[in-house]
Amino acid sequence: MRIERIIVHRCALPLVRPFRTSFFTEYTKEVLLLEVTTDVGVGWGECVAAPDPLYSHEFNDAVVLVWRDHLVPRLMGKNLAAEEVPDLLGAVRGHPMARGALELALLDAQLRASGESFASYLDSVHSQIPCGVSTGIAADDSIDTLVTEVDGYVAEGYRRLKLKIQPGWDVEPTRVIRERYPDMPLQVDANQAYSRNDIDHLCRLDEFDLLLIEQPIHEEDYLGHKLLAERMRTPVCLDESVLSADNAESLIDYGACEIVNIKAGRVGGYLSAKEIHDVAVARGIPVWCGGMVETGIGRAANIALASLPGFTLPGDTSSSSRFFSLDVTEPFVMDADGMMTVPTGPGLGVTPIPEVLDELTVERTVLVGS
Ligand code: SMG
Ligand code: MG
Repeated sequence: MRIERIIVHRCALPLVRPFRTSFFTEYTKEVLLLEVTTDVGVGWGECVAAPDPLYSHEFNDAVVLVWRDHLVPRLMGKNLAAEEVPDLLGAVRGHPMARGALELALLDAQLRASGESFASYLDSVHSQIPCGVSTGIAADDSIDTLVTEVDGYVAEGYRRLKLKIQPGWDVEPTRVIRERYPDMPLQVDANQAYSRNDIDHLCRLDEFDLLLIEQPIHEEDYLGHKLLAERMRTPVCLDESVLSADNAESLIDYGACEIVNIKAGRVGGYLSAKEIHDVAVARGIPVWCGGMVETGIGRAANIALASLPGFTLPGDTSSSSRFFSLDVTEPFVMDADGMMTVPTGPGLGVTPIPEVLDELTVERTVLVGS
C-alpha cells in the first residue's frame, strides 16, 4: 500500500451536556479526523488528542505538526503494510495519539481493500458487547443534577456506571448513587486528582462495593498506586499510567494495578492495544475499553477492540447520543439491554457522512498530495 494523499479534518462537535472531569470541562469536542488515500483505497483514523494538553501531553496543534514533520515523512515513498507502521515510526519518541491515528487510517484502508472487518482482524469473539457510561462531575456541583443524569443512563439500559471524582466530589456522590442503585456495577475515575497521601481517604470508597477505582493518583506515581492497591479492597485500575505492553507488564507485576483500562490512542494504536490485552490475559488481569469521547470513527474501532476475549468488564463504549446530537458517521446506538452490535463491514465498517462532515469541519489541512 502506498500513501497518495492525507487530509486532516478538524471538526467541532457540540456536546449534549458539558463533560466535567477533575482536570477540565469540555463543551465542544474538537477532533482531528485523518483521511488517508492509498493506492488500494481510502482509510479513516481518529486522533483522541484534545485542543489542550490536559489529559496527556498531546494536543491537536502539536499532533498536526508531528504528523507533518516527523511521522508522515517516515511513511512516504514506501510500499507498506499497516502492521509495519509501529516500526517505521519507532524512532520518534512519544506522541502515541498521533501515531495511533495514522496506524488506524492505514489499517482501515488495508482491511477495506481485503474485505475484512476490523473486529475479525483483531480476533473478536463477540458480536455484541455490554456498554458502560461515564458520568461527569455535575457542572453545577449539585448531587441532584448527577442523579438526574444517572437516572437517564439507567433508563437507557447502560450496564455499568462510572462516576468522575475529585477531592470534594467523591464519597458523597458515590454514596448517593450506590444507595439509589444497590445492584448496579459502579466504578469511579479520578484522573490523577489524588496523591499517595490520600490513601486513608480513598479507602472510604471501599464501602460502596465498587468494580474498581481508576487512576486515582498521578500517572508517574507507581509506588503510590501499589501502596493504595495493598490497602484498598476496591481493585485499582490504571488508565493514564499505561503506555505500552512492556509498561503494562511492569505495572501489573510490580503490583501497581489489578485491572487495566485500554485506550488505543494512549498506547500508540490498536496493535499496541491488542498486545496489552494479550499481556493482561496471560496474567489473569481483567481489561476494559476506555473512551475518549470519540466520534463514530474511533467508536467503531473501540467497539471492535472491546469484543476481544479479555475485555471482561463493560467499557466506556456508550451510544453516540451520550455525547453528540450529530455524529460524523451514522450514530452508534446501544439497545435497551445495554448491548452494542460490533460493526461487521469491511475495515471500520463506517465512514463519515460527507454532508455531515462538511457541516462539522472547521478546518481542512492537506498534509500530502493536493
Ligand atoms: O468516551 O465515554 C467516553 C469518555 C470516557 O471518562 C471517559 N474518559 O479518563 O477515562 C477517562 C476519560 C477521559 C476523557 S478526556 C476527554
Ligand atoms: Mg480514565
